[in-house]
Amino acid sequence: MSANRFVSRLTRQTVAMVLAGGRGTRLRKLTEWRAKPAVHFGGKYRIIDFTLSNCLNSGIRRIGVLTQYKADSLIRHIQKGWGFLRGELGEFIDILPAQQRLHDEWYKGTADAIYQNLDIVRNYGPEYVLVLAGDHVYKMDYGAMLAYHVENDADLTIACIEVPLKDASAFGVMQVDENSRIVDFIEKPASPPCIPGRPDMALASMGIYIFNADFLYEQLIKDADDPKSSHDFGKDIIPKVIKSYRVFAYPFLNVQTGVQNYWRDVGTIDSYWSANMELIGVNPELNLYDQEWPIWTYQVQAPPAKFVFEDRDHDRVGQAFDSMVCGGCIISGSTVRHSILSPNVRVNSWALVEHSVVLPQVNIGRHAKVRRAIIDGGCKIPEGMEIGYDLEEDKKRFDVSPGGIVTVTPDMLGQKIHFV
Ligand code: ADQ
Ligand code: ADP
Repeated sequence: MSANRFVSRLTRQTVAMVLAGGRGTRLRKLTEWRAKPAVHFGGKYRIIDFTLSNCLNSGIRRIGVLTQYKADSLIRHIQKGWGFLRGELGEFIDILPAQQRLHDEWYKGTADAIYQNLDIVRNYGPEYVLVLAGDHVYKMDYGAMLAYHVENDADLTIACIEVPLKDASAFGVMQVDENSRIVDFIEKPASPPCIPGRPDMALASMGIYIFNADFLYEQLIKDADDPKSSHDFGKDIIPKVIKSYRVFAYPFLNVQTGVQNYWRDVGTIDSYWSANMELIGVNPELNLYDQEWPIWTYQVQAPPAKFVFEDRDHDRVGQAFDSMVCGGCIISGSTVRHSILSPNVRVNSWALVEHSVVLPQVNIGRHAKVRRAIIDGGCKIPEGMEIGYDLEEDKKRFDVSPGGIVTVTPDMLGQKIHFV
């Protein structure tokens, strides 16, 4: 069983390659100036921190991050926040931007991104390569998945979750036999197959792959020579290898309860907003206060959050309830309810912020009212402005999602883009 498979030996023999180059267009204005993995989440984190923390907490401390699209914010975050790995101990995070090592094109697809760094990966000398996406929010022990991979004598293992059939065409959808061996895999099918006997559910790939290293190299080289391939794991490599190789599905379940674990693709404005809002609840599924699985990030130096009571005027109590408020925030004579405030946010007198995600260094002017909104870093909301109260009006100047969430970025307010 896993315990005597020496999981720590397996994690030490593994290199994680984090795909962090995609654009994430469905996050619209939030990814106009930064890659999706660099988008702030949960107040003080960036989305990529979850994947990187999972690596660290699982004992995988050799990590490559493949970047491409608008990577500046992401690279700065990793450099500032993740430089604590010890080279002397063989630990590292290497940032691997598309650099035309093999041909003169950018990363064409996810498989090509790894293929273009093949010499680097080989040089790391791993036994297993864990391919991850930098744009999901979840906590996962990759060690358990590695043990499963080795126990099954697999060439490739793909982590999977059950999703409602109606949402399944956004994923790679698979079918498995009674031993969890994958017998069918279609990337983003128009009419996805259901789980046998469960017509409303489908088995979806989480985009997390463990490859035996030699097997991966062999497949990438074969794929690179195929002129018909789009060089993508989901579209090309996986469907090709399931017939002749041992490819298994790893269910992402809580081993004690058998219940599916928390995993979110915060890929749209609405899912991003609700995943943030969920964190505020009394018992959120994603527990950020779990000391056994800490989420690491770059911590800005900030003084404590401050709630200022102005006694000149009795109705000016600075208060936040049912909220998460990061360091450096000042809530002065104003009210914050059911919201997340990132570091260094100021909420000025008589302002009201409700059901909102406020990114760093925002200033909310006096008498402003903000509800069901995402306020991008550095915005200065003018005095008295109302956001989220009249969506027809908001549509003229801001971005309004299908679920009615208003995104406000500095340029929409005629202010300069703020790099935070
Ligand atoms: P998607 O997430 O839609 O589906 P994709 O857009 O290829 O697939 O992104 C996968 C990851 O690779 C993302 O983290 C993205 O940022 C990154 N990426 C994309 N293009 C890249 C490039 N050229 N260079 C570097 N990085 C790049 C995938 C799988 C599905 C699975 C879902 C789960 O293909 O089968 O169901 O993930 O979310
Ligand atoms: P408003 O009246 O709109 O709430 P002010 O600018 O008058 O905003 O600030 C209110 C309170 O916030 C101040 O009395 C002070 O306690 C606190 N404050 C404002 N700026 C700072 C700062 N830079 N450092 C510490 N506290 C501050």
